[in-house]
Amino acid sequence: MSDDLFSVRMRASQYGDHLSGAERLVRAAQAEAVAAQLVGRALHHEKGAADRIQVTLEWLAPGEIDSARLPDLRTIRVDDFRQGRCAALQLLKKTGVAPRAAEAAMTSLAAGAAPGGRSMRGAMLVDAASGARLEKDQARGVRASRMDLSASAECVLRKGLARLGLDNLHVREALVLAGKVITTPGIIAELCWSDDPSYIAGYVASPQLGYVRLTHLKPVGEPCGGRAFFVRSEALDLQKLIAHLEQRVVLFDQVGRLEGEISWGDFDG
Ligand code: WAQ
Ligand code: MG
Repeated sequence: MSDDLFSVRMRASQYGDHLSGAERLVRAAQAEAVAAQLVGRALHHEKGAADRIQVTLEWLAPGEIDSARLPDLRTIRVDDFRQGRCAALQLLKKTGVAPRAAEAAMTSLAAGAAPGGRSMRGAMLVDAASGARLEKDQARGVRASRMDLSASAECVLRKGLARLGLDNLHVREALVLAGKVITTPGIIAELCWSDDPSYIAGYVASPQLGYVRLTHLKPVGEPCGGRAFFVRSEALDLQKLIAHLEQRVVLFDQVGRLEGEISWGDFDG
């Protein structure tokens, strides 16, 4: 990859509450257009128009960029969000997250994990054994940052997802984000569903499982959602883990396997 890459990051809020955020890595020539695109997204969000939008463009030094392969993707069809959450708990258990930690994280996400039941700007960091929250600011959380698809991987991914009826921004961005999160040393799994009221699918991701979508993780219209990154509690260097999540530059230039939908009853791990 060339040496003229910028990190472009947007975050937007309304009345002080987090509304939307996005992360891109783009060539210098595209930086201006992409910044404008992200501002547009913040101004036309389904939760309302942003009244504060921050965009950061940062040139990345050559040699700072790691390339990687996206996780494999599959979809499990569940009847409703209750079954989806049950399935998510079982998947998390397979990854080594203690049931009480998975349940605690799920309860926080369902209630709105930021103070006052609001959406966090980033993710919770959850101790995979105890369920304790480790992020020091429960409104901000921690953000995975400085990751994107290469142009060729984006092209391949979009074609593959289109075949499955899944070529949308939620899926593409979440797959890239999860790809960075689950390759961060110390993180064993991620649980996510959107805070956008109309987007009800979510996922569990881990190095062994890959990116496992669940068709329902919340009821339609529900404004709460977010992310939990489950952290191995032994030998933990949180500063290092957070620095890796926020700073390491990862460009996904290879796409993983993309599988069709199966029902939860047919899932065998
Ligand atoms: N790092 C950490 N946490 C983040 C980040 C980030 N870069 N971006 C968003 N979050 C957190 C934050 O708390 C948001 O409020 C929450 O996640 C939800 O973000 O396969 O669209 O962008 O069908 O609303 C998942 C399923 C969609 C996709 C997730 O999340 C699929 C989604 P949203
Ligand atoms: Mg959102």
